[in-house]
Amino acid sequence: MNATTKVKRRHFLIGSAGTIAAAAVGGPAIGQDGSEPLPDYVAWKDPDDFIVHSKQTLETKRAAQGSELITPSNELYIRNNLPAPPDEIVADRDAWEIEIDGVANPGTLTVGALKTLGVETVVCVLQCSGNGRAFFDHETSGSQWSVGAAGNVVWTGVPVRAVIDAMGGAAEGMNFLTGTGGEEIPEGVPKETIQVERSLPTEAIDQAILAWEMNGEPMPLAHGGPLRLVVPGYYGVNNVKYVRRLALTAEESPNKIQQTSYRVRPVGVSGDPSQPSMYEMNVKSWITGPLMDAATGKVQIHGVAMGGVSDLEKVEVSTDGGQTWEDAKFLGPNLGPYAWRPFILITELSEGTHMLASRATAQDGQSQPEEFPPNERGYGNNGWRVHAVDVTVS
Ligand SMILES: Nc1nc2c(c(=O)[nH]1)N[C@H]1C(S)=C(S)[C@@H](COP(=O)(O)O)O[C@H]1N2
Ligand SMILES: [Mo]
Repeated sequence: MNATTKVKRRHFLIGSAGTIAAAAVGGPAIGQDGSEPLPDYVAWKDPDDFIVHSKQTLETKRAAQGSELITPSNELYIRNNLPAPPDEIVADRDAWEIEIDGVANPGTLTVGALKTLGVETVVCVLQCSGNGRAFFDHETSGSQWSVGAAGNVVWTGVPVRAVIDAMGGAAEGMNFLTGTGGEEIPEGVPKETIQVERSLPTEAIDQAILAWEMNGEPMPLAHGGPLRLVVPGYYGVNNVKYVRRLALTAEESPNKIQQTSYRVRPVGVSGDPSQPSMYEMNVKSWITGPLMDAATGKVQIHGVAMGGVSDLEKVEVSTDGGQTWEDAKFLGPNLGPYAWRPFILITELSEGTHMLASRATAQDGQSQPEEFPPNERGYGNNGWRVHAVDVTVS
């Protein structure tokens, strides 16, 4: 696909390119700095914050992530496997129906009915499996995401456990939680080939919710409104948008997106169901910018870090390409094991070019490797070296 231009390390010049671009307010959806216009269905987002890979893949710029505790909705990346459904599906949100199956009493519930079963709020990272793909050396098909197919989001909805309980509990012999996306499948196209349907190990039920709210507002259609399956700690693809069926199933979905896509295997090997699927996320961090206090020459190196499915232990920052490391400080509150934490290190840099790297360690003992092994589709890259940035101080 579009793998011809490999994005290598981003280079920031302190005090100019490293500073965050001012946000545009109102006006047409065209970036001030000549960035591409946003497609209509996300025209409400801020064009200055995005790299438009295609109509269906929008990446948040690294500088825009800054040291934000929560990613504002108008900055959050977009990844659609299929065109987004029409606006009509959010016209009457509470009327949206979801079929619940694989339980003692299967049936259909409206969002309005779900709202009577319980409510919880969870903060978690939403991150595409291919975030960091652009940093692999081998040619990979798929969007060449660098760091911006990720955001930290507040979700509100009903725990999946409460829904299953309300339907009489799980039926016998069920091994997976299967969620089906609400996109219309064009006539004549076999649904297995394109329908977004993911099956997760049943442990995911412990933290999964059916969410109708994102960042304190009704779930935007572009992010899966009226209702989205949110599985904290799991890669983006498992967070099924416009979910219209949730089932406990004995087998994994027969669809391509489950059977052969999102499978980790060596370069050159095709996908098959025996390979690991992209479920739980790994520990990761990246620097989102140096900002300089010109008066003192001090530099604030900042970024974001996540533990995957565990609280963070620490984030270290190196200003010499990984020869020496110093502990960074977390900014703001810990919003739980599935959230990211902004971090900062204040230091002084001499004139010249410095390679700034960050390395996170989670409480479960996982730590970012210097290099993450290449794999055919370029999934799961959390190697600290390729995520580093070169900064020139002059
Ligand atoms: N129904 C549906 N759900 C979906 C997708 C999709 O195309 N359709 N894309 C998945 C993928 S691959 C990712 S990374 C995330 C992206 O979520 P976002 O567009 O809200 O950022 O949604 C996931 N859920
Ligand atoms: Mo994704």
